[in-house]
Amino acid sequence: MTNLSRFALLFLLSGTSTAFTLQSQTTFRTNTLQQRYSAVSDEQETSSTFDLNTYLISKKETIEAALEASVQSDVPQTDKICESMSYSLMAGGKRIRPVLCLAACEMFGGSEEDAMPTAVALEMIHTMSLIHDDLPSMDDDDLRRGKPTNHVIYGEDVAILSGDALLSTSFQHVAEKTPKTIDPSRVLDVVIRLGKSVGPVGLAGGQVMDLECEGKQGVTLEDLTWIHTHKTATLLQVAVASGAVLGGATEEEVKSVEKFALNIGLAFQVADDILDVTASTEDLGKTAAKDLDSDKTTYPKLLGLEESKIEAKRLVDEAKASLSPYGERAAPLLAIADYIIERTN
Ligand code: GRG
Repeated sequence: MTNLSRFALLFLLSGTSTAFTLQSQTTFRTNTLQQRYSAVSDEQETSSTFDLNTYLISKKETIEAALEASVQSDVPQTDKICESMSYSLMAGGKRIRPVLCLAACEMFGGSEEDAMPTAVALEMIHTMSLIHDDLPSMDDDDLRRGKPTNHVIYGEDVAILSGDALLSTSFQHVAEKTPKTIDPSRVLDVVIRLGKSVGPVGLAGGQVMDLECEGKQGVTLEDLTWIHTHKTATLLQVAVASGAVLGGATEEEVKSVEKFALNIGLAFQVADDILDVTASTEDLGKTAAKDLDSDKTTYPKLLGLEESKIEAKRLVDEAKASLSPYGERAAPLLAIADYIIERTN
């Protein structure tokens, strides 16, 4: 697609020229978030004092260290596969899934250590899905997290195997590294949730439906919601639910946070589709306007750009309402919900 036709399509999608403004803000727009908080209800005003920027920086630091330690080659024979796994795992990324997991665990009184192995596993699974998503037989992309994709560096064969190894290591990591103080039935619950989130009613199922709909006419909002509930929202949902389980939440409490996570998961994808047409390749660290080029149905294509923004905000508001029973303890999750649609990459 030429730049001119991309521009024309953007114009049609947006309905207004303001949509062309490219955002160049820093990744965590704390000020904007805090201003938005002060405009909402008294109940949520407690969150206005919450410093998301500092929170995310500090969580990311411990997550990065745990990720770094999670893939190490002990013998020369494994150097190549471990290097390839590590290359994509440590290539950057917002670490949203691990942060959500730790925040949910802490909301229910658990500690960072309780949930860190699961947080690491979530990022391994997510990274596996990115490596596989970028393969020539899938989205065929050569840029991810601002770096050449795994198959560009290591070849398609090793990239596939690295994804597979990250996936299997993720389960091993949860089972082996979760502190023994956690009730084993809770660890088993997490393993089941993780397994389900990658299978036919998770990433793999969502991806297959996505591939089937590519270039197809008449894809509905219902189809799109099914795809992204499974392909994107499920992993955010399992991140929050697993954190809650490890933090000691009751079944009912887990259900309430799952509702929150499903809505922010869908909002995350709506935001992703919006960024695909409004942000630059440099800001995104992956090829911009990819959805237009691959003839995928997206929220902006179905709803228009402005309606998509409204839908993202509606989903986040609905998500936040599910956390009203938790008061101030929910401050990190509430702030992350806002960040999900405010983000610029
Ligand atoms: C191999 C069993 C198996 C499953 C994989 C390839 C695949 C099936 C699924 C694709 C899933 C996928 C890539 C969904 C897109 C989700 C999404 C919006 C990713 C971007 O996430 P960010 O913005 O990325 O959190 P960073 O880089 O910040 O981590």
